[in-house]
Amino acid sequence: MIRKLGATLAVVLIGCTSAGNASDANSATYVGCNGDKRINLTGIPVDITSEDGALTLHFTAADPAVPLAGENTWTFAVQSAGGATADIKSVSAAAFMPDHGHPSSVAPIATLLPSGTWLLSNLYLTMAGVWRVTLTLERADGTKATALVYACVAG
Ligand SMILES: [Cu+2]
Repeated sequence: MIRKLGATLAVVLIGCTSAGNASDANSATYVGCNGDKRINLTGIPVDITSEDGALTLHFTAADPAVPLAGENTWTFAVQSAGGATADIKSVSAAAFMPDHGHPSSVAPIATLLPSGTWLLSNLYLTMAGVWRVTLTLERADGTKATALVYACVAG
């Protein structure tokens, strides 16, 4: 446990001193986001396709605009093939750091806005590195689709 904590602190320190310089990745536990091929939340607006290929999540807003450590809020519309708004009755979300093997300590909340878009709030990306936000979308007919959003929180 102490050993793990030490490694975590090292990651944070390295992240602070080498931000923007991926070549300084001189620790096995360092996780840099620059150029990470998994990142698909590359800017706003951006489209992310569900794993089954049937839905497109059109991200229209993010606060802050570039993911930062702390609370983030994202807005997205869910479209089916052809661009029509998909009939989604619920969205659940979970945030996880795949390279560190831990979730966020807080559960994100997805809310359907009157405009028909979804607001993902309470999204706490608690440290620098790659985050995977799994969105599970339940259609009106009860079937589900999953979308994986990979975001980089700069250190
Ligand atoms: Cu972490």
